[in-house]
Amino acid sequence: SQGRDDFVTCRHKKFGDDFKWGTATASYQVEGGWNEGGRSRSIWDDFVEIPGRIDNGDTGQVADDFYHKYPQDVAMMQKLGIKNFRMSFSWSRLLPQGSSDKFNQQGVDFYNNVIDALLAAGIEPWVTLYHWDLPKVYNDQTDQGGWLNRNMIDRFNDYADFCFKTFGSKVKKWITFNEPQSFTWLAYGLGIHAPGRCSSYQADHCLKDGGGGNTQTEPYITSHIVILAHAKAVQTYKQVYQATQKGEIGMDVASAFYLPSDQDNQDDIDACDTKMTFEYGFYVDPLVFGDYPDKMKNLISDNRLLTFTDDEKKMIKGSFDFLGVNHYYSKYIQYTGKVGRDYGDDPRAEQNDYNKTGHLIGPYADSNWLTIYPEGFRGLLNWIDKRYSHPKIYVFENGVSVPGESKAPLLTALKDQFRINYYKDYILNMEKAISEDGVDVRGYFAWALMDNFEWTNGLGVRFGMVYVDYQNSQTRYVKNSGLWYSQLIQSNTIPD
Ligand code: BGP
Repeated sequence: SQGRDDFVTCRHKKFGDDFKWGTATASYQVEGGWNEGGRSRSIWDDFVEIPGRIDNGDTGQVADDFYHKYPQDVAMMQKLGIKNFRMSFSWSRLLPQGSSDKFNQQGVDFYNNVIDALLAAGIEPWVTLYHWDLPKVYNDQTDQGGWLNRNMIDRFNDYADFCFKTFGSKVKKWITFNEPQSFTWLAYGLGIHAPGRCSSYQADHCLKDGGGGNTQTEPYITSHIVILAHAKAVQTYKQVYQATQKGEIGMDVASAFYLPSDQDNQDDIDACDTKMTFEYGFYVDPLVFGDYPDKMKNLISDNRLLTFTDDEKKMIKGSFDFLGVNHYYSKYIQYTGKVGRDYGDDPRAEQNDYNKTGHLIGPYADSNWLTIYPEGFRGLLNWIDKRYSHPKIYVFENGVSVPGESKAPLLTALKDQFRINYYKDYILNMEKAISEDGVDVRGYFAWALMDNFEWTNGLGVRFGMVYVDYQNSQTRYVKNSGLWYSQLIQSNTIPD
């Protein structure tokens, strides 16, 4: 039998000395300084100004004011012992016209200052090139704006090339895209993210001006273009920069984990795999195998799923050094046999928070989409490990909003035991995936370092390990979860 001592010894071995613990942020969500330093407008600057799009009319115009407060944030992370920081670049801060023909020196200086401050504090920057804030200038065509335009492949490559050239001597970890399915589906399918396109069947969600899109096709078109844009940028990095800069590059794809509504029903069991294939495999199969999953090719009707040419397949296949994953929640899946119409969904199954016997999968976070089921994290990591034959994985986001926290007084909000429990349980499951199942997870980033502008929920939902007082000059206060995480990082062991 395994005694407590064995367990502890074994625990100490679980996270290697080089395991990367970090926290994550994204430019539009934390920076603010939206009209300062030569930054041009992004699609989010437009979107948040449309009445009714964001809860409470919030915007990211100031957000956490990271644009001015980054020195204190870097110092705070250093004090907490955080050694890795995931941030994204604002494309329109660096290249206000979109293209690298005219770069903005003030934007370059800003990111150099942030990066230099991080490095001086012993913190490694992990940079996401695209976390949803496309320069407005690339969206301003009516029908072929934004990611619907194939020119975006070259435009993104131009921007990525500029970033590698300008920052690559200091930045060694690159993430091309954050959650491609989120920004294609939410923006071009449901119309609830910038630029807010969707078709009339969900008319009440759709924008009058930005609308008119086609929910049935546009998410597939934009996803296709994003995958090609990723692959081309990775090709540039590998051909031009990697040998001298010696960094790594990959994509970051989100996935929930799915459990059968009826665990004895083979159709439900199969539908779970299908669902993850549609979610994670949609973007990662092309990177690993050079093409979309067979299941998607077989199940999506009307040629809505586009095809890659042979040359494109060659470019896409192997276009990564690691696989990134963001994970928050799990759902039950019930096979229905009925063909649905939602992009990104198994067209023949439904997802639910309750299973067949009426059992709720787990408690809700403050965000109504986030149902907590820690074992699902282990399940997902194993699914990725198996499907892609033991790849190197980084978890780039995982975290939770605490019920009631956003309306609670400061001192209550700081006592976020609910969040500590979430992290403890999820990280324990990651630990089991590593030590018991042999999954090759190399690092973990908590979403988020601090409360921030959470897209459609605005400032009204809090995910941070650090509280931000929006009523009082964005003052920061470390929550108990931040102290707990600090202990974890410094001991490399999960604290009780
Ligand atoms: C992920 C995004 C993050 C962050 C997080 C929390 O999908 O990559 O940017 O926003 O979700 O979700 P939300 O902001 O919708 O509350």
